Amino acid sequence: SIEAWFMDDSDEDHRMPHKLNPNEPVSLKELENIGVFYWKLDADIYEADPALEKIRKDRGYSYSDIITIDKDKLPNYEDKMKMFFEEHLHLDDEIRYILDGRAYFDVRDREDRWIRIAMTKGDLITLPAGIYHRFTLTETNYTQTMRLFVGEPVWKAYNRPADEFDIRQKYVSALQCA
Ligand code: KMT
Ligand code: NI
Repeated sequence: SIEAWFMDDSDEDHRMPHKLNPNEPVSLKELENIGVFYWKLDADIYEADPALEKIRKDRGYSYSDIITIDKDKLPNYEDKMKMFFEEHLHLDDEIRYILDGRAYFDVRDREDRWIRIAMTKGDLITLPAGIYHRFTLTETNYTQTMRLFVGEPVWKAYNRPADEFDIRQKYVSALQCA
């Protein structure tokens, strides 16, 4: 299953886990409650995986690409890492499948606390449009991740505050009903 926890508020290297002491884990159920969904797949067979194909077909994830995040391989590495870690939202769902390495996705809960989601090989996650979130590598400094999208991808990120967007309003009201 997936591992997630509430973060401490120390300013130390954000690639470290930042667990509270004692740890306060967050369950999959709690993540679903804020619109975050998760699948475990076999990343070794991603090129011909019927389980992945089914998710893509059911949910209309027609687009995919693969991003390798590695200091020596990704152009403008430092700038991108900085951008990814700025708290932001998108107008569409963010769908990521870890093919190799590790990553953290941090999401805000309804009380505006940071939840850190530890993603490892085989983890596929969807963050709902309008949720505030950010991304970082872990101390292992490497991931290869598939990015999925419904139709033509739109990567534009709106840094917080972005409360004026309809999609943000929609997300916040969906939370009130959930
Ligand atoms: C985002 O918008 O947060 C990202 O695309 C994160 C990096 S994808 C491995
Ligand atoms: Ni994002």
